[in-house]
Amino acid sequence: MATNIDGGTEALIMPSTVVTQEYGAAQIQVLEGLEPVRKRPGMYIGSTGERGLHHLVYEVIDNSIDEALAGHCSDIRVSLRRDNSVAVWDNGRGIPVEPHPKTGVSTLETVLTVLHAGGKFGAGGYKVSGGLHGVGVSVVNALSERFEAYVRRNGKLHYQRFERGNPIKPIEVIGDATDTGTEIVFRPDATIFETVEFSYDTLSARFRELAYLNKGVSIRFIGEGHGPDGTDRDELYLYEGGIIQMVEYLNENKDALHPTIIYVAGQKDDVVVEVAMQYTSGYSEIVLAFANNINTHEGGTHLTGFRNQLTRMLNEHGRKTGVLKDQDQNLTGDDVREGLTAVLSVKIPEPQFEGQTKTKLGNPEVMSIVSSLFGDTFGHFLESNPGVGKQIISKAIDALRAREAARKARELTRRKSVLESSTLPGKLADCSDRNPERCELYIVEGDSAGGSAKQGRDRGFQAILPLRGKILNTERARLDRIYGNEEIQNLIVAMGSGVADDFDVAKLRYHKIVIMTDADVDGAHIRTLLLTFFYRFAKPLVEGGYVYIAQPPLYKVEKGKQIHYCYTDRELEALKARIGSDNLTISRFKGLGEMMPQQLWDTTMDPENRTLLQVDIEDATEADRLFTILMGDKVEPRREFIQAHAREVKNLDV
Ligand code: 0RA
Repeated sequence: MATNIDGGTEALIMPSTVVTQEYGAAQIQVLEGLEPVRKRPGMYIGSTGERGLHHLVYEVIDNSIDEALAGHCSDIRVSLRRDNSVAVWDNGRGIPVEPHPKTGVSTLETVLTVLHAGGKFGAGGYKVSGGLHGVGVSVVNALSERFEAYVRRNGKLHYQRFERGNPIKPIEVIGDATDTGTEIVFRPDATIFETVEFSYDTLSARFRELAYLNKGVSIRFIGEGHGPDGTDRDELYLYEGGIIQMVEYLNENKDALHPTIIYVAGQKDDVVVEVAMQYTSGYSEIVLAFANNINTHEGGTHLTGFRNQLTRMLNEHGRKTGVLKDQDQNLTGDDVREGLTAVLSVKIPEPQFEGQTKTKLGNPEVMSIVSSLFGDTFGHFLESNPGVGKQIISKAIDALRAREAARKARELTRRKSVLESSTLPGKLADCSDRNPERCELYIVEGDSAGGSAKQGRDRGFQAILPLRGKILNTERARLDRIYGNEEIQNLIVAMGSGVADDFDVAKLRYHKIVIMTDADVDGAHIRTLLLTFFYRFAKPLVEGGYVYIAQPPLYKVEKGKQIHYCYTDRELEALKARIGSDNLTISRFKGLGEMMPQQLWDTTMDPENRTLLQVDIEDATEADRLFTILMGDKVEPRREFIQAHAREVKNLDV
């Protein structure tokens, strides 16, 4: 039963189509209609913004994935149509169309019009996917201006249409069927959602991830008009190797320490565990943990079980083989994860999701199950691949030595290290407001742009930190060197939140960290370096949506006394079409440093007029991989990354 936000029980609203029958007291179950969903959509799908909109699709495809996991479905097709409707087709058993004993109407209509009816009334049994979104497909129906279900079952094609959750007619047979399956077509309600425009990239990233996590399930994704020149974009995700291929993909641009990917698969007490892992010669760690296909960003018992066992076994193996000497300390978790790329996926019947964003797995029993299943296979692997074992342990020993050296270096510095000191860096022009929620930190490339920004800003809530030259490439650099870098130290101290294990969002001094660099290759490079630093060392900052990219204009267009600023070539063309191209003076800004302080304020910093891009990493998989690509010398993928992962947010303060 849903509770309302005040904690009480919602007044029970009976949907018109649900007919209750006589029951014994034990069976009394109140069937709840869809009104609460339309009243408080955020409670069911998180938000009515872009994220909530995309959750609708995830909710529908989760049902098809469940059919696949139950062994009844091999193909899923999703179409993103020109009118912003989405069709999800599968070749499962088809949602049952027979009358439902508790409602008197078809199971289809019951599942689509009764809240939470999916599990209770429908498939029951082993429902794995969802969890986080698993609110039931009726929620999607409630929030769609049009929702159609086509069910191929019992040799017939059944059809029913709904509008805003209400059936237009009872279910009817509209033809014959030679196979079985379900197709749901829905168009989100534009009166509920802030935007009804789906992003092909956001959806495709999730579908790709689902295909990796559910090997052998074929997901085809067609985006009408999303290809080049308005053609359709058509992609197929199908990975027979599952998460092994996911690790391959993540390591595509890295040097592997050993050729074969270590793979563990097992099941114990209804808990299915899979691990794929491979060490690289780099220093960064990518460990992605999933529970029931949901990326558990906040970790949980499955991840703890894996991590502890990995550390324990490498220490044990190191001692046994003598690679780790008597006088050596034990390897820590950080040491054994340096350079590790791993994907951990568990599937459990009743996941408990905890944490701030409900992405932390809480089921206590999962820890020892993961630990023992992983331990058995990894133990075998180490025994039968002594060379690889030695390489992994030697690499971890290197990490241990580097960590030790960094500690000694820190201790040797008599003066309290800059990181621990509470003195703000001299280069920081701080703001006067002390409430982090209102404060913004602009990280500006170069001293001259820094000067303009300092003069142009609103010193009440905007702080400026100019960075000189390029900061360290954090992907390649080791922790000890990163801490030693002056620009990075200034940044860390200015932010106040600490980094890595010490990161504490409560200490963050600004709730908007805005990267403001020139619109050229150097600017893109610095931006990428900063994003990489945040991603690797202050991930919650990115996940919490605290990181933004400023958008300075590219052109200044003057016509008589009128001044216009254009942020893209397209905007320039549109402006010319609107005001005519006669008597225009068009100048292109070469860099922020060229702008007058007032201009910088008007175009880029004034909350009333500026456009900020919020860095929003929904898909950690793609982001992790791309950060590696970005560190190469190619400019193009870097630009694409920034476009794909930055979401445009206008007038953020509204
Ligand atoms: C309830 C029971 C059964 C299948 C489904 C629901 C089902 C739901 C969806 C939603 C999208 N695709 C789906 N495919 C199946 C099992 C019915 C049986 O026993 O035949």
